[in-house]
Amino acid sequence: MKLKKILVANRGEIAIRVLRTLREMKIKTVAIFSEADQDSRFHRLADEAYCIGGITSRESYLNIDKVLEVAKKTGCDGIHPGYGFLSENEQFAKQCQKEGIVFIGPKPHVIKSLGDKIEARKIAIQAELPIASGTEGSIEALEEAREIAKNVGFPVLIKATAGGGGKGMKRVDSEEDFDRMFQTAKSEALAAFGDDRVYIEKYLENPRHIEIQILCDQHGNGVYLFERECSIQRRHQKVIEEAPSSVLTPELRKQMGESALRLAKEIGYTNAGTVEFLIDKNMKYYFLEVNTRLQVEHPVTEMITGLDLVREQVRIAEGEALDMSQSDLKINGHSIECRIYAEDSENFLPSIGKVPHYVEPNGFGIRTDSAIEQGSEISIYYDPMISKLVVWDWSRQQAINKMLRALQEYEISGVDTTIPFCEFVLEHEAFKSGKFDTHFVQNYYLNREKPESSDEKNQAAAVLSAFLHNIERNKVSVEKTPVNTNGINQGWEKRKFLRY
Ligand code: MV4
Repeated sequence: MKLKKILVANRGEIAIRVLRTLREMKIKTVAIFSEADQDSRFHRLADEAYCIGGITSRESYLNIDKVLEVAKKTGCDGIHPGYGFLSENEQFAKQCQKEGIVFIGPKPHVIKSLGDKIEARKIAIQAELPIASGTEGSIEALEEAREIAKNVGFPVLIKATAGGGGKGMKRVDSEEDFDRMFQTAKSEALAAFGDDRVYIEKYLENPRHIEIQILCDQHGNGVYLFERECSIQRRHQKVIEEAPSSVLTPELRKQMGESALRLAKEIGYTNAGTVEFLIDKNMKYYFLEVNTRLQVEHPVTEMITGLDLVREQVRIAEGEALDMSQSDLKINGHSIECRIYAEDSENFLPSIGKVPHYVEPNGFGIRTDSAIEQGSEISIYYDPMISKLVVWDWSRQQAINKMLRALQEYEISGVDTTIPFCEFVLEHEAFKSGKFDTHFVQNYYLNREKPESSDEKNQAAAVLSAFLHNIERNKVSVEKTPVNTNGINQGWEKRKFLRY
């Protein structure tokens, strides 16, 4: 059944990303927005837009009844949830179904099974995917848990069944610490998720985080769209992703892709999806979890395959069969994504405020998925991501050079950004050589040599160098107030003057 009108139940860059494809597919669109988003750009790109009130997410983008009320009133036959918010909410998918509205995602029971990390682990075992050794089911009794941890060998990780993405994880290094950590993990899981179930896994040292993108239709066809390397993270949040990974051999890529599809088949997965793995030093891979939504970093896969993942999601939801087979797919060139957050590059704390001056980089092979414009406000209410800067080029080296050029070209004033952090990573020998893992930020960034702060001379030099660095990069991030009067950007003039 062709969908005629789709409500986009999200905000920001991903709402824009989805609205664009729907417009290209000649499908009518409806946007919803909160009171905090009245001036946001995304809902101007929809055919119709409705303020559903509220400032917090709970009152707006997470409010199932309100979202469905707008969908029904406007005659929508489909809902695209984007990522975050209601995208992995079984109840929401169920209620859409009840109202006869197509939820663009997997079936409710699939969302539920894969959202439960123990059940996902069991499904992976059934489908014969390699997993880190540990418990099969959830573990209640302390003595039993301790025995398993001893058998597996320390260090181990205690993970929350209802967790995921690193939430509710505890590393235990020795038997003495185990009992205390086990209790802490359970009570923290209960407080965070209302579910105190936990499981145990052998802790893998220095792994790389690599995920496989899959597409599965409702006719039993599935393909894998290769991998994304996501090891550059801080506080379990990805900052730089790339495709393909510089460490996978064609054989390993095929094995992991086929593993991901076996898991999908086992549970009857439909929609785009991501199967996450860790890879250890010996190039052995271990299943981690499945994300049943479109992911933030999906553009790098689009760039190397030439496929529009949102279009594929819509076609699958309409009941169309995939119009490609695995042998049609090949990796073209290399793509890198940098997430540009409004935050302090030193401590990764949000840097909120108005953005009086904003110019995105441009040119061949550059894509910016963003939702802000000159004068936008980065608020405390939502994720402080400003944009996703994505580049494509034929080789990894050229893609890195292109990204560095694009980062240099970016002009953002009023807030601090992760641009300096991204530049640090892209210029680092470990990144350039491809020899890095999930501890990159800890090993190289947080432990990097900084000027002696007690030394006044050094401090002055650091301030001056930071200032000149900003000037050099055409940035006016030192300014917290508008620099633009009468259409003439004084910050720009000043920088030009100082440069010569
Ligand atoms: C692990 C692990 C080591 N061993 N599991 C973090 C996110 C969540 N999806 C699982 N995570 C990890 N699971 C075992 N058995 C290390 C991590 C981990 C990590 C994984 C990917 C990217 C960054 C990370 C940072 C710290 C820990």
